[in-house]
Amino acid sequence: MHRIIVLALFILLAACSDVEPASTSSLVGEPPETASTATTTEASVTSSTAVGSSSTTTTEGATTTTTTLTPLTGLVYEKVADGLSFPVFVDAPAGDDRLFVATKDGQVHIITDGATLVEPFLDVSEQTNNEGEQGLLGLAFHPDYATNGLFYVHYSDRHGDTKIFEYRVSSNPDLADPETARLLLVVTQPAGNHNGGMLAFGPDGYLYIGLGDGGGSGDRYGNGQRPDTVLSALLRIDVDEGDPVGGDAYGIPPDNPFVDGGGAAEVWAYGLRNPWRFSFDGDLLYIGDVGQNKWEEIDVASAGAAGLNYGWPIMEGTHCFSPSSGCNTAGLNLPVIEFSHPDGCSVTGGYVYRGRAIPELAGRYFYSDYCGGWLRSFVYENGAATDQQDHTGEVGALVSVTSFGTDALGEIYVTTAGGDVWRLVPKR
Ligand SMILES: [Ca+2]
Repeated sequence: MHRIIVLALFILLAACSDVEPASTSSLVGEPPETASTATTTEASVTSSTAVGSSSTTTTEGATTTTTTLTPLTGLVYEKVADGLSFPVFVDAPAGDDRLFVATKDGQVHIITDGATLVEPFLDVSEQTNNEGEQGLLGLAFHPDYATNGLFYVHYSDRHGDTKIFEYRVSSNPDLADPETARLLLVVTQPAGNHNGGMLAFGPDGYLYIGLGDGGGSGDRYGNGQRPDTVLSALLRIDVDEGDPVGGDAYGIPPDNPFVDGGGAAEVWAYGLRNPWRFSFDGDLLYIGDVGQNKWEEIDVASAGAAGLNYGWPIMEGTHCFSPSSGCNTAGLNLPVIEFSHPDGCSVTGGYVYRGRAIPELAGRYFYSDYCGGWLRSFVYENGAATDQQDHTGEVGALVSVTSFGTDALGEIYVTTAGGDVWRLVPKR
């Protein structure tokens, strides 16, 4: 069993070395001693599921619910599903109370009312090369999914090349219509690893796509500092524009940094080694960029900052990589968090908590590591990661953390390669 896990680690993280077993780190800071107050204002009547007393006032159609919560004594993982085949992501469309779980073998499963539906929402396993770091890697719902039924997937095709497809839901809300597949983007992948994988809509309504450096190790294909390639980059495209007749499957936002030259029109940021997971929180962008074999990093930037260079392969984390000393760091956007191997082997970027169940965590970014299995967090303030905490003592270490995800209410979930989906819940 141990051997299987280690093999899986090696396959997923081919460029990483010195894999160590998961370790449990120190406990989080002291739990708050006083009761917290959560206030939510909605356009419609809001009910609260939080423990404690609540009072509701209504003014001109808006309802404000104030809930006095019992003090938070800790955090725990609550299992939501198990037995899935290498889940890699959790997401939900806005306003939807279902959970959608992407599995690396090419399926999207729906969890509703505490159960995983037997029939997958989408099955592209026949089109997907589910080997090593390849497979179905990302999923994003259109911000207007409730009305247009559109969603996007990022997978490795049978040749190992990256494909981004648009699909539409069928007349059955629990089934996608495979006939609606619309190919947006094909990217040739020179090696099997570092495919990126993340898809997410930004606050601007554009679709962002994370792509790695093409694989191998040490940026051997030289894509890191080349904004004229879509590899080693965060792409930004407009899925609502495009000219199907003219062959353009998507539009280019007019304020993309290289729209007038100097780089590929789709590129929003570059110098990323393998941005496996990234997320937006308000006007901030958080990226977990997987390191070579020494340093893992979390980057935070203004979501509106175009053309940022995240440094790979000049730097790995905050350290010179190529050259190994005396590198020129001018103009590079450096990480706010780094941790070394074997504290981890492959960072798993997460989310800022914006849910309702644990208002004490509002504004706190959670992340983990595939090998480390721990749960850590920080609050980004004045350009730095502040109030860093380690929650592993409370929630326990997980084995092979593949991803974080959120539901429509902003609650945070974690997936593991072994097939589990966990929700982060409060102890009060
Ligand atoms: Ca970097």
